[in-house]
Amino acid sequence: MALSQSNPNLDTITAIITPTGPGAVAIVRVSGEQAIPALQTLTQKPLPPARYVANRSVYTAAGEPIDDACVVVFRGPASFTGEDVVEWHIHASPVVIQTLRAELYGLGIREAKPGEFTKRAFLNGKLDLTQAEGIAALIEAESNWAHQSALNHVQGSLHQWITRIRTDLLRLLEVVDGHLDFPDEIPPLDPVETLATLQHLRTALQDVVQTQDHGEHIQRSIRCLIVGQPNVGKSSLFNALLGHNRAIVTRIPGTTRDYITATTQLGGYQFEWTDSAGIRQTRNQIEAAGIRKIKPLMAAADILVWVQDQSKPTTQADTQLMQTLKRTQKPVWRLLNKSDLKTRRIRLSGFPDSWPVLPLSTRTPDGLDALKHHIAQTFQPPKQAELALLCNARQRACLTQLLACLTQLHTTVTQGMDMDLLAFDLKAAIHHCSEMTGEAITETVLDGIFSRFCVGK
Ligand SMILES: Nc1nc2c(ncn2[C@@H]2O[C@H](COP(=O)(O)OP(=O)(O)OP(=O)(O)O)[C@@H](O)[C@H]2O)c(=O)[nH]1
Ligand SMILES: [Mg+2]
Repeated sequence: MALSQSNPNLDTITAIITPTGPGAVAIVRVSGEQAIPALQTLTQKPLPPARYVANRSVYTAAGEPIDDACVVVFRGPASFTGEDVVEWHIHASPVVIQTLRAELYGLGIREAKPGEFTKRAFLNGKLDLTQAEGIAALIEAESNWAHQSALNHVQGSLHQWITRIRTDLLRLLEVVDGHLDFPDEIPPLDPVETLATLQHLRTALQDVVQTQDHGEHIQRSIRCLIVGQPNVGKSSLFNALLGHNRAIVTRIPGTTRDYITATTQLGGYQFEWTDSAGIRQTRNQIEAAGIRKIKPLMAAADILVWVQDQSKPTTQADTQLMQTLKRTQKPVWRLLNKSDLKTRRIRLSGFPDSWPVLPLSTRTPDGLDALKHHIAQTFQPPKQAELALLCNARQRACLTQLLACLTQLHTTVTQGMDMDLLAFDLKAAIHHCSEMTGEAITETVLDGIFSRFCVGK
């Protein structure tokens, strides 16, 4: 379906595109046919040249002064949305913002829905769907790698890659269709060459599908829950990771009650650390409430960081906690803390080989080295090519369907090249490429995608 091309009947929309709250300047964007007439009405001055920052006094339609502002005009199609756009840089006073917006509403301009500016940019062919989704991902990026991946998408990496695949498939379809229509003039596809092309495409696609696992850790924080018995140094570790004393540390067992969460960046990834109450039998109601919260925290965690005090001998409680951690089937890192003290710990039977055991001291300057080294080994920098082609869930679904189509095509070619069947399979594969870039997508799906954007984007 052709959703593209500018629609002159679309109404003019506006939104504040800067964060709300106190600040020096707020930017109000207006996009659509009424953007420039509204500027003329509310500034009572000649229009500034496009793409120049101009000083303008702003008035209500009744002539009351509102603010001294800077305005920028972008003439469509050379604008973000492809329509005429005016950006008003006004003082970030709630009164100024509200008055200007009320005046714009009074001129028939309405509030933009979330993602509506980007949706118009997409509909006007300014960017494809993967680039539009890249903008949302860029705004939401929590880690350096997520930021780089999203920026790649905005710059068209995914779009170009899938377009190349689509072009190769279209070339095959042209020959198949040509042969079906003019069998005497256009020869059928050469099976050897076709198989080679399909194999090449499948391998490329499989490689990309395989690297998608990486995306999970890049696109959101890696949740690490610090658990252990009381007084082993969980809060000390939490503070050491953060570089400041966020959690209370005392020599009294049972210090931490409610859990505390904070994030850090390590090696370009974002880690979310949670310090929890020490697990033990207790009569203290508050402490017991804190311990009860650990189970759901374990369920939500990606990694369980189990801290033990290696200056104390292993106890029955250690074995019990080990069993609990085992049952989660999650990665567990066992940290033997207080390595600056004499060791008293003895082996734990039934300890899984897959759990790394790392020395730790939160008291010495290099005490976190083993943990940091382990993190660097486990979460290595992704390759640039991986970042460029890291997909969101919708895009991954398109990739999986495309791969299934290529496999089907392969079978059709090896089983005698039925030309009608080939044309059918090729069209299905091309359709999935077009779904990825948004060329073949329903209005409902499109609305679903853009509604997840923030207002003003
Ligand atoms: N010698 C030494 N003492 C440490 C180390 N890490 C923590 N401690 C001490 O151990 C005691 C308990 O530390 P916390 O960080 O409060 O321990 P916790 O596991 O959070 O304790 P709860 O919140 O009660 O469960 C404090 O006196 C810390 O100074 C370490 O590496 N070496
Ligand atoms: Mg604590």
